Amino acid sequence: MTALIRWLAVLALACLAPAAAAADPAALYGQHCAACHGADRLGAMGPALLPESLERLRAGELDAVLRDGRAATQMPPFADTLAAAELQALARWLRTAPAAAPQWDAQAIRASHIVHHLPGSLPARPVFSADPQNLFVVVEAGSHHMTVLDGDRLAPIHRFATRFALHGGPKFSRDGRYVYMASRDGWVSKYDLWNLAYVAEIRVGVNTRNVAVSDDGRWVLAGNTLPRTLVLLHADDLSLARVIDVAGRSGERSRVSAVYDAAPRHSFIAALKDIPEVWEIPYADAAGAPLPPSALLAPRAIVLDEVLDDFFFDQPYRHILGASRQGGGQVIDLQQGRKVASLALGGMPHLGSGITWQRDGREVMASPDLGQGRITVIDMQDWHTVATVPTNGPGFFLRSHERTPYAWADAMMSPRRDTLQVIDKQSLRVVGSVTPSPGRTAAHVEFTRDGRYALVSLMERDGAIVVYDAATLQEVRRLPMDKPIGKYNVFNKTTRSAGTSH
Ligand code: DHE
Repeated sequence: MTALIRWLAVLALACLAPAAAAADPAALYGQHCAACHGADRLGAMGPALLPESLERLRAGELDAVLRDGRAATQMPPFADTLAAAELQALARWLRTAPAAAPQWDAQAIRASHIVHHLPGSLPARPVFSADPQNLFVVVEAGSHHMTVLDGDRLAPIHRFATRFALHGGPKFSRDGRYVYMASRDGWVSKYDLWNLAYVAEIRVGVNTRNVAVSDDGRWVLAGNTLPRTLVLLHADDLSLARVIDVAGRSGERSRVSAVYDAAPRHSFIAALKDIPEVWEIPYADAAGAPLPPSALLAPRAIVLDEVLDDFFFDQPYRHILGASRQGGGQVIDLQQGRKVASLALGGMPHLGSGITWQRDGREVMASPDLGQGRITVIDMQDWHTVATVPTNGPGFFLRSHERTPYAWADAMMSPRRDTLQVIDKQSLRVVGSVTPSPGRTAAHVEFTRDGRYALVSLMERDGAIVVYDAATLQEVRRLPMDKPIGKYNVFNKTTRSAGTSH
């Protein structure tokens, strides 16, 4: 019996040996992946393949892409080229950080700069008849495209390819002509919506969180997680102005959580992910007179008790309302440079997910919770919790508009991911719901500039933007799209509507 077991063990090892010996993932990468994804894994024609870049792929998703390829892209299937054990070893290796931390310095940033059209060289009027203030841009994540929608006709007017995996809110210039987008791989692109053409592009990092555009239209600030930097660009052609290392008082480096433009304060705000500090970077003085670029190099650090993971602002940008990974929230007074109150937020919202409105003559803020199915409503005068509204399940976004009585919440992290609930902003009761397509994920709402229609993303490969009458909750139109994620209305964003993110 013992001899038989020993013989079976030898046989099993013999069967495994060839695949295991062949599975040298670094060599496989060099042979099959490096040409498209870069020898250093920082990306080339294909996206970067580093743990940070792959974080958002669910377990098994990376294996499936390696095995089956990606439809409608250059990524081929490797199921017939590599053995199952090789594919597994490669996937494991890709999720492991390289021995040397990836570098992306000023020289690399400058070398990546592409100018498609020199500033001022394109006509200063739209090439279409649609109201340029009521355009939407829709990020289609399925095949990495952006669609420009006419918000009056509720119809697409243009569709163009973007960099791989755009994420976060694209930002508009104040006149709505330009849209600035950031991809997770660090590409920042400037697109002229009036001429439907790219203006410039630059790669600011290996892994980027988001961008902010200064209200005076001079600067773009990008926040990176890899490397630990903020990158300041000239907004006209996206050329590099400065790289700012993100390090706390003890010299400890930090990833950036997100950057925003605090327009009334003429400053950028950057929240750090690994150290309890928020930075304010002024670009103009109190009267709005531009500061010289050198002034932007000296951020004002506000030291906190806890790291600020997710946050948004009150309308005057006096306060930051933030939440941390540990749970709980805080109010930071930017004028005083310190925490002034705690917030009874039970969990973590997603960045830019909350909204504000007037209720009984008082301003309230409301925010969803990624962990629990509820919306927390907080009074912004004394920061007490006004109500907790139970929802179908944890969701990402809450959205409204000044001219609608309702706020719309998704439950995309729950079994009810197909349904958005509609909450009356005065009674704080759920008064209706919409299910664009049973069993399929629906989330993220943006309104037309007049607040009459609500556009919902059916976030599937054969998905759609589903347009609802915001008063009757009846579907009025369905525009097929390839996994539409966020959509952004020029007017609502540039006028800083209290019902959406800025
Ligand atoms: Fe987002 C905005 C971070 C996962 C869809 N998300 C942002 C922003 C940041 C961020 C920093 C920028 C805010 C801005 O510029 O106003 N997102 C993160 C994460 O850390 C998280 C949890 C994990 C990660 O993958 O990075 C995450 N986000 C997601 C998703 O899984 C979503 C649903 C789908 C996807 O394709 O990534 C998603 N995030 C969005 C959307 C916005 C966004 C639609 C813009 C919201 C807006 O209306 O402004």
